Amino acid sequence: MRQVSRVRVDAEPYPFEFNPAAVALLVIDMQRDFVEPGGFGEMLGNDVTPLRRAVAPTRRVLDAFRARGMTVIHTREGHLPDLSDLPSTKKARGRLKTGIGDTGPMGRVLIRGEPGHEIVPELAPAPGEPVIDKPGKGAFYATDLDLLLRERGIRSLIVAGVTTEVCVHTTVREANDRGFECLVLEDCVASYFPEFHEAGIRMIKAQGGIFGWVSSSAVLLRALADARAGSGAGESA
Ligand code: TIU
Repeated sequence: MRQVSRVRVDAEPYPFEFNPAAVALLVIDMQRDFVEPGGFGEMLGNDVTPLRRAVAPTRRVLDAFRARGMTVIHTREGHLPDLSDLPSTKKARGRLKTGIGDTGPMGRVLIRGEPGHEIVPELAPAPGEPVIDKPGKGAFYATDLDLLLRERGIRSLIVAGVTTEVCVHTTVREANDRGFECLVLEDCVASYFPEFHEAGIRMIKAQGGIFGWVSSSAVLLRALADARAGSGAGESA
């Protein structure tokens, strides 16, 4: 039987509590286009190496969710091959030599179906895990994410992915306004800019948790293990 008792995670600005049957792990845009050299992130002028640090801890959380049969949802930023969902302003932004839709080392940049658009192999979606394709930075804009979460009775989101101040922040702000409670795992999100990561994390938990809560993968994993240990001898593993 699935455990139903609430899980309490030490977090800032105060403990984050969730029902394991009403929580989803939301892994945002862990795509080769952002994390690997030769993709969109690098085309924007970034050194992509700081993003790799989020992969291993996110994998540990992913494994824990999967082992417990808890909901996992992935997102990908990208556009249709005919660019019909790409605002001309987004295409023009940055005056890039190789921009969205152009051919780069990992295929057409930020285009669905291309190698660069895929999620990195370590975090590849398992069969049955929803993958939300989104044309913008936020995972709610022009997607079915809100419907999907409400249909599944999800009330809380545990957030991993990239980048802290862009797609993670936009999505957490959108989720918060829609009434979802978000816990951002500091070591499972990353930015090309350490100072933006730092400020982005502080902004989420400031002012009493104005957008949500912040904790770490290790603290969450411990809380999940403790909840299982304390769920009673009658519980099957
Ligand atoms: N997924 C995401 O964050 N998209 C970006 O374009 N991020 C940047 O930091 N550029």
